[in-house]
Amino acid sequence: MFVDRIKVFVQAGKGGRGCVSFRREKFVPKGGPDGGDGGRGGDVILLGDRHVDNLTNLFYEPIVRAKNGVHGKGKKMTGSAGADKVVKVPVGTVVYAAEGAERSTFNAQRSTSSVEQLAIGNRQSAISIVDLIRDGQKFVLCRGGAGGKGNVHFKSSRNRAPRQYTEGEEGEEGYFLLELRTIADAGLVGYPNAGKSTLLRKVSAARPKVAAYPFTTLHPIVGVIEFPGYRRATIADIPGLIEGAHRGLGLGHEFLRHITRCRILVFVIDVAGSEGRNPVEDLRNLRREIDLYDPALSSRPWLVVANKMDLPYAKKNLEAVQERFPKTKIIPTSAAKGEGMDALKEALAARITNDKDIVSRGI
Ligand SMILES: Nc1nc2c(ncn2[C@@H]2O[C@H](COP(=O)(O)OP(=O)(O)O)[C@@H](O)[C@H]2O)c(=O)[nH]1
Ligand SMILES: [Mg+2]
Repeated sequence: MFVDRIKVFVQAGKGGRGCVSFRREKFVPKGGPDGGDGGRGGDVILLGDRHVDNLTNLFYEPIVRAKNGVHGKGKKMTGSAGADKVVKVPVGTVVYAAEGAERSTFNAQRSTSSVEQLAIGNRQSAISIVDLIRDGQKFVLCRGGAGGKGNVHFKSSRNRAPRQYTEGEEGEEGYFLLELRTIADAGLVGYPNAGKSTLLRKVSAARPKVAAYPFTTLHPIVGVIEFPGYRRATIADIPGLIEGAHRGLGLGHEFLRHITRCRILVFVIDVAGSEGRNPVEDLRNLRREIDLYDPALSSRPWLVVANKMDLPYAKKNLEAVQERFPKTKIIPTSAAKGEGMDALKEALAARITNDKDIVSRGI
């Protein structure tokens, strides 16, 4: 399962109660107050971690709580602080306050990014609280409550035996929406020289740009495809796929990580089998590579671009590929000659409008 957007309930720990206690020692008949303070409640902390790919952990634990502080004790002993709860999230996670986040309103004031209107689920407006863009970046999402005061603090000249104390404060709590930043609607997947860069240049209206995604080490090149009716989609060429990628060879692992940030996978094969390649084998290996990395990734919507149709053997090979993958949408193209681009756009448009998630992003 691949989870890239999830709503969670988060609750920091409550502070421990202050203690009411009096000194009791031999030879000291009326000891003064010595009730200690409660410990502070634990914080809930988000930690950006480059080894985490998705939000699946939170799917299984949608309620996140830190520990409460321990109550104060006699002899002026402060209760121990409640343990913080550290939640590892992928680098490139954006956090929004969802409805019911009353107690976390001051989190929004601590916001590092500007207030954004975003259509989420039932199109409520949401405030982005933080964008975790660096490995190791920490953010306190909900602060634990302060510990209560023990009776030792309430002694005065008029009241030498105070029985007052205070309760610990409640920890902050609220509903939050965590979402992975996407790189593009569609990502190109293929061996070197299959024609990905050429294809991206031909199919996209704007000149493709190297996109500055702070959470990536590779540099995806993202083009914009314009559809009739002012609709648009983005398509990314992410360099770095090599065989053995799922085992983390070379840049392969990084590549696959980035591919998880694309909603549709577009497999580009050299259907002419230039340089001794076998298109059927290529497609099978690419699919296998994706599946070994994450089976949920291989169940993403996907289609195939059979490129280099202008070369000999392409037509024959295309039949073989279609035979081997009978249910798959295969679009024959010649990126070099700019042929088949409209068919590719249509296929992408159809898949993108079918995907409600993407529509809700205002595309
Ligand atoms: N004949 C032919 N050559 C192509 C086609 N598309 C790309 N090429 C050539 O294949 C080579 C690799 O293309 P490129 O786009 O750089 O592939 P990438 O490595 O997948 O990005 C270049 O020399 C392109 O000119 C095509 O449709 N037909
Ligand atoms: Mg290229």
